[in-house]
Amino acid sequence: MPTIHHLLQIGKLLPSLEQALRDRYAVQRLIDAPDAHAFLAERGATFDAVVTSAAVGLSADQLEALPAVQVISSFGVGLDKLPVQAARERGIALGYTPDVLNDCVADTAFALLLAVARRVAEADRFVRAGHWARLGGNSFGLGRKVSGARLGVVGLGRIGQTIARRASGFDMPVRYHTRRPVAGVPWAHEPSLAALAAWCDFLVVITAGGPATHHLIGADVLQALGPQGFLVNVARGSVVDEQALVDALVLQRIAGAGLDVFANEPHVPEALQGLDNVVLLPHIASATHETRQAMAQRVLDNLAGFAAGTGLVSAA
Ligand code: NAP
Ligand code: 8YV
Repeated sequence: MPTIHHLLQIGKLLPSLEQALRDRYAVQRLIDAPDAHAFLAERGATFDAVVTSAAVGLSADQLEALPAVQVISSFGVGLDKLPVQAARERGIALGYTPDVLNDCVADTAFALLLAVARRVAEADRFVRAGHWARLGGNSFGLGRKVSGARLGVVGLGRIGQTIARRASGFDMPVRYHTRRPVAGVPWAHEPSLAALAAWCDFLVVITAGGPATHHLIGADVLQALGPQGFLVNVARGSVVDEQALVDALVLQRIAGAGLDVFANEPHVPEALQGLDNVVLLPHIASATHETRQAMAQRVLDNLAGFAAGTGLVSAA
């Protein structure tokens, strides 16, 4: 029966998850090693389990320095920073935390959509700066109505479907784009991403990251979205050509954007920070007490399932 003797933790995790891991396993944190490379070269062969996160990941080189690893448990659903192929080839069990974060990521997509359309963050800055008190009346101006507007969803997986369901409460017609149509859903599949962008008022991006979706949203898609259209990205920064987005926003080729993710996190292009028609979040779509706790529990359950020989609860 598989068991776990020595567990390597790659980056920082929730303090409560770190404690729970220490309670159950002999844990070594890679971030505590003065030289991670030298540490892996010297001690890598002693670890049979790895815990990491979607944000920090595990490089193929790091995995190569861990020849005895049998299981990887990742905090998060994104696989773009994980050595999925190498793990598969070595027969390593790879656990992640799908589904438990669908609600919060969908909620955040709508928070961004509403915030950018109704100019919520901008209006808050307006009040705090004293402009309302000084100018009075209707001095702030108008936003864009959300209820009844057309929603285009790029990626209709677990989270994309949750976002599409949220839209019914706003009476929004929904269409989506994926490589393959999804069976049994009530929304129309649009095989052309540019056609979806041209049709919708709000384009929400929630595909997987990685090479298959790199710069899927480029200048052509933004052009199709048009000067009345808004972009929301809760997927990965890599899915959007960030320079093309900056250009489209600066030149008002699109109306605005709500962004939780960026190409080079935690760095956000300065050009975006100066724009009022953009709402910027520090990659917090899943960041609630409830959801992060559920993700932590799934990390533990995946490890426990592996160690008990019953298998991972969520295997990638
Ligand atoms: P999922 O169920 O695997 O869904 C992924 C969707 O992306 C599928 O509908 C897939 O459809 C579509 N897709 C993949 N490649 C595509 C392409 N080239 N063109 C068009 N569509 C494509 O994943 P999920 O659980 O919904 O999560 C989606 C992603 O959200 C994660 O991978 C992660 O990167 C991101 N995420 C972000 C946060 C955050 O904090 N901002 C939190 C959680 C997740 P086809 O394969 O048919 O094309
Ligand atoms: C997390 C995420 O914020 O699950 C994912 O893929 O992007 C987010 O839920 C984070 O990356 C966890 O490490």
